[in-house]
Amino acid sequence: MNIQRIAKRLDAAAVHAEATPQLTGDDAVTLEQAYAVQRELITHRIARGARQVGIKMGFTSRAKMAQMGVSDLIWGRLTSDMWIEEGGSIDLSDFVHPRVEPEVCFLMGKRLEGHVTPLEALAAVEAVAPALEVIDSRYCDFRFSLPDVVADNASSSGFVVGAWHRPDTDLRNLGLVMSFDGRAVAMGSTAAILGAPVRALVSAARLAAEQGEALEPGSLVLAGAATAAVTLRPGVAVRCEFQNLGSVAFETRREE
Ligand code: OOG
Ligand code: MG
Repeated sequence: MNIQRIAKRLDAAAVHAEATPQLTGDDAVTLEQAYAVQRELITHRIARGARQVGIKMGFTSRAKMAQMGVSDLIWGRLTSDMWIEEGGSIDLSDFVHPRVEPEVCFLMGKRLEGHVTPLEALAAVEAVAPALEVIDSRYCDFRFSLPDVVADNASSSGFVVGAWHRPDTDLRNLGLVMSFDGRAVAMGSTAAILGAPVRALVSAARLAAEQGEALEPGSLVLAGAATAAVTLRPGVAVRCEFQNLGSVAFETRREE
């Protein structure tokens, strides 16, 4: 097992949009080593000019745990090069096998680190927004173990953030409908995110602190998907409408 070598392999898979085998045999990692790979992986992006802009939570809903066959919370890093403009378009040839999922996004106003209460977490929030995450496992067939997906930066690949709302907006049970070209492809509620999305923020502070990181003022936290992820196709208008939060949208380009 070699952290640098695995990070290089996963980075190359993302850059060239080519699937790579799961981490087995000599490359098998523990969960702790997987977070070390993730940290190393991000240094390659930073070296290319990207900045870390926040973190994302994974497997905060049963729908996601069931879809991927894992049952522990994980987190990954969001970098500036993953940002997709609201209403913008993406080229699917930049991805291996991308999927999209509805999320909510927190903008931090104050620093949050380690064990915090939901009240403390809410008090550190500057604003909240509806969001979509584009996930793209770099592993063959979108299959992975828990350490595999952690090493691969929790499949994070792109994110779109909608309009910001007041930090005291009640996020506990907001209905949402995600659609492709106006046809519903997933529906649910923000209650699916650990019962209330603020719990994802509490978990983010705790899990990031285990790796020596804090949620910094000005950074983003994606709370995790409220529904299972849906496979993206070329030439589709993707939109998610949230009760009380408005909508967030982007499109995938047609194949040339
Ligand atoms: C891992 C990422 C999980 C979420 O919102 O639960 C995640 C994956 O499903 O590939 O982003
Ligand atoms: Mg997600």
